[in-house]
Amino acid sequence: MKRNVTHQAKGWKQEQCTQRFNMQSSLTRMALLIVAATAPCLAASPAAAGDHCDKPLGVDCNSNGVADACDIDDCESDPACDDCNLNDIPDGCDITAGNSLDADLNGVPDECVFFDGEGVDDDWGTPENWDDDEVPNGLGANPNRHVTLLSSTVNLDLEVEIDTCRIIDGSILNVGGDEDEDFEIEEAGGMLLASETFEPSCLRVANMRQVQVDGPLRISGGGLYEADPNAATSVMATLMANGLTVESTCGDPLSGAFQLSDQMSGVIMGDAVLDASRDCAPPVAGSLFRGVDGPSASGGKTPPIITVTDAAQFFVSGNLILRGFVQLVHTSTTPLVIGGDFVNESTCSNCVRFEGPVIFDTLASLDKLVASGGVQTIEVSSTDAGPETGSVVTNTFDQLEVAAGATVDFVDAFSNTTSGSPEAIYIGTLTIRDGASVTIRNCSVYYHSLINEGGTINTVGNGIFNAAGASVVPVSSALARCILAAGIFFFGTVAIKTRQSHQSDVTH
Ligand SMILES: [Ca+2]
Ligand SMILES: [Ca+2]
Ligand SMILES: [Ca+2]
Ligand SMILES: [Ca+2]
Repeated sequence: MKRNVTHQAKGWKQEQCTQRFNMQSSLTRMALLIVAATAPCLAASPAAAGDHCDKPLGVDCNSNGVADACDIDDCESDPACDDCNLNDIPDGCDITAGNSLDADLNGVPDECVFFDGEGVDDDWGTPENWDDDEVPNGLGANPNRHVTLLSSTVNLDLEVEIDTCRIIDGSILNVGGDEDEDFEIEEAGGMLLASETFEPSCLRVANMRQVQVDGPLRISGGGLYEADPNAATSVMATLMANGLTVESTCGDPLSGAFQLSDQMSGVIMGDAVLDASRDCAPPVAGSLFRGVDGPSASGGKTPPIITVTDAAQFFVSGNLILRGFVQLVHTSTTPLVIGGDFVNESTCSNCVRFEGPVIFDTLASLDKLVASGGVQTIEVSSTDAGPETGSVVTNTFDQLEVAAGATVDFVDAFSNTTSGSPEAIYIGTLTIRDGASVTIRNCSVYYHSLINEGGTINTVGNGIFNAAGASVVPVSSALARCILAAGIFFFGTVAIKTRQSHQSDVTH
């Protein structure tokens, strides 16, 4: 579905990178390197590998012997295999089955609209910019629509509600300005950011703006969520979604990136997944920052990444799931709150590090964990080098807190290292609040400081719970109290902000 390519800002990426590097002076070297690793502007390799969709056949609505998910993934310039309404069904099947109307017989479901950039500006609210010359906005006179931005730069200049949104092929949606320009996606298909080219597809937010996705936000290969690099002030934008997937996908030259900086908030009322497990171009072993200078014959692309820096808030009501060669860094001073499990199936031992405070809080899961008895698990992922051995072992968590009343099990359910031996986790300061319960199951937990305010600690099987060379601190510090208060405040804020997602009454 290649449409007119107009209004493309060719120069933005270099500018973005220049600003980004200037902004990083307060961050650690690791964070700087990771940001550099994701800087898409330096990508310069001429061609991507071909697609190799390998999903099992499953549903095959068009009886072509190819999984419909692969039809969609590998679709090029054919509306029949496109999925403009993000329902995971090839649009040709939608029309054949009567799920979608095609009154104009162009093979495209009539509920889908495309930005064609034929207006005098790049604004969402300019009718001539849309292929039907009507502004898609359920808040206005026109019905909700499934919107696609293709190789376009679009400025949101009014408050908008639509059904689903795709930002693909190097498009940029700027949610900025001074007005109340909030953006809401209302249907279960959610939002997709992806690019099969070396031009990333960006959702960029500026101060006080809110993006709400009543469905999943999928940041596939080449997708990028970030603060507006041209914002004059610290960005306080909020993104809420019912789920988040950041991935690298086969054949795409760039990986997905989700970047919370400044005072941004990312509130995920479901699972947050960072996934490289299905990428067909595995990284070169041991070369964490192999993508710094972009894709190359020897290096390949950067891993998919989540960064939470400055004072940004990241809240995950469900599980935080990492798969394959992925990178996650949390250097924010604001606690990361996780309501579910930490499912760490990362195969890069140095790629996952939480330098800022992290709170495991069963209450943050809302009702998700009730069925499983309210137990949160934390995967241990480091080679067990024993307690302090003289050389400093990198902490996975510098500041880990088990919230009051929470139940947390440390487990070794996945072999993150290649040794095959039982694995360990290293923690800087471990804080266990009153009434919390911690169990170490057949793995090792080493801490440098322990603050136990009245929780219980048990070991099961070969579980080891040991100081890694530092003293046990029995009384909580004022700082720890502060962190807890911040977490409770944030959770309360989230609870207030959360509202029932509502179904659109648009018929197809
Ligand atoms: Ca098929
Ligand atoms: Ca479809
Ligand atoms: Ca049509
Ligand atoms: Ca493990």
